[in-house]
Amino acid sequence: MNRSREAIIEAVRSQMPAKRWDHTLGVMTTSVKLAEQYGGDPVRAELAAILHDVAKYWPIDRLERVVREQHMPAILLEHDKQLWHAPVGAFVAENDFGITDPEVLDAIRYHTSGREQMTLMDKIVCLADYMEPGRDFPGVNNIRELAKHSLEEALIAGFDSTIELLVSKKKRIYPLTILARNDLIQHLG
Ligand code: DGI
Ligand code: FE
Ligand code: FE
Ligand code: FE
Repeated sequence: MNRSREAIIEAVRSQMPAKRWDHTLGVMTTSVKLAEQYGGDPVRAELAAILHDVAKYWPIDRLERVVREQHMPAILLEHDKQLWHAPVGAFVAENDFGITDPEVLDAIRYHTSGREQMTLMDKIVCLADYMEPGRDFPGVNNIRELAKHSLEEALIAGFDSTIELLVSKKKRIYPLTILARNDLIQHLG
């Protein structure tokens, strides 16, 4: 099944509260802008943005069931439940929405954690998720400023803010987030 952009938008919009749809609209417009700015594909980046939080409001037990049944990394279950909607979202995009584009599916899958060797599409969606106009957290304006000249520097600042928050709450940090940040720093020009 390959649904039209409008049909996908309507199906995603109807499964989330209005506030989360506003956030999704922000991630869509920001992803398009970042793609145009950094030489990405705005149409595919927007598709990933539309679907990135599709599983955000699933009950925890349903997310956990998909993680187990689809043989997703078991280590996910040892870390914050907030991480689970991303890989489950990629599964839903493929299984329920017929998305086959592997870069779109990966951008959804890794939009929360990041990963090593992030693709341009991964970076665009993950950064758009941090800096869309509706976001308001300490440091978000610095991320928006950095994004004017470097996708990577802005994304590092985003991961820094998440890692600092997790450290301050004495929470575990998912290894992919550390690997993503290390890799981005290593490849800074
Ligand atoms: O779904 P959103 O709220 O739009 O944003 P997101 O998908 O980036 O989810 C971010 C949440 O995940 C945020 O509250 C922090 C939490 N989280 C918990 N552990 C980790 C983590 N995020 C990352 N990147 N790494 C973690 O280890
Ligand atoms: Fe998310
Ligand atoms: Fe994120
Ligand atoms: Fe999001």
